[in-house]
Amino acid sequence: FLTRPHELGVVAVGFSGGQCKPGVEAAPVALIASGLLEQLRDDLDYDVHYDNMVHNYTDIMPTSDSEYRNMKKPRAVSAVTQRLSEQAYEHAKQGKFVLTLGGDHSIAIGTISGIAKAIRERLEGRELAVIWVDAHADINTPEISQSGNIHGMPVAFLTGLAKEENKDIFGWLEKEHLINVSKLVYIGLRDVDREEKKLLREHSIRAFSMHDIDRHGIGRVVEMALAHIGNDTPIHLSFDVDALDPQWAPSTGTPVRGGLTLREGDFIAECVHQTGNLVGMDLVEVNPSLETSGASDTIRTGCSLVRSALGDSLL
Ligand code: 4U7
Ligand code: MN
Ligand code: MN
Ligand code: MN
Repeated sequence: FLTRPHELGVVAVGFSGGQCKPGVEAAPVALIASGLLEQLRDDLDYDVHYDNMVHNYTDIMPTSDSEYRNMKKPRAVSAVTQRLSEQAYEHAKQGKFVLTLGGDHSIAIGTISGIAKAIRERLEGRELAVIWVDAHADINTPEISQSGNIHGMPVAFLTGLAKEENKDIFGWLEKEHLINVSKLVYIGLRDVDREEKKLLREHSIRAFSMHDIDRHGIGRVVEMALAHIGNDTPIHLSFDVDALDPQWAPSTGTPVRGGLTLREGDFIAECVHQTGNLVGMDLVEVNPSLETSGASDTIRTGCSLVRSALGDSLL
């Protein structure tokens, strides 16, 4: 086993500084209030290790945070993700599955870097694979980003395509925190920026768009994605709720029509669970203050994705 089977570390991250719309910091409370952690404990038998805190990291917020290399709030996002990286590392080092409830997608810089480092230490240098389920590729380097929002950049920092020496602005990321582009797979893409497409091509990054899902069906796409990663490879699932069609997840900051159905989303998570190699999951970009009439649907969708990744709906 890559994790101790039923030990679950939960980190609730109430952070929205990777983008400009307030409200995404309220998602962990909404997900937890709807009973998610009790379901994991009582129905799925996890030993849930949760500090009963939604972290907002106000104690480490910089007092001034001007734009740097085109990034908005670079010091705040860097400080939060550095702290989160240590939290994720601590859980993962003990062999726990790390479930992180965001927050915007910039927080994946913290979770994935911490888990990648712990996996290298625990499993003799093994590299963490990442399945990134999203409408977007989130691989903009600061220079090519159109928006300057860091939630569109986490993959660039995690793969080393974006680098920065300044310790207060992601310079804390060391080699052991990074993932290999050859162990990264996308599913659900449909809104990828021009310069991002170039990067995906240049680095031969495996990516399954909505077009691929229409062509082959979700079953075959997941099979191909898992085949690319290979057996016995620890996997992290970074799930952006905007991968789903707005019909299922309307309350999110950057919705894009033509997305996954709820069942396709759950199916991806179930299949990744079935590999037995899943070591961590992020659920991000749920924003209950947007499209408030659909907020409860979006929260239910988020809970369903997490339960699926942790082994629900399998007989
Ligand atoms: B999310 C975008 F330009 N690519 O960089 C950008 F279209 O975490 C969107 O996937 C990023 O929700 C979306 O700002 C980030 C834009
Ligand atoms: Mn325990
Ligand atoms: Mn997205
Ligand atoms: Mn994203």
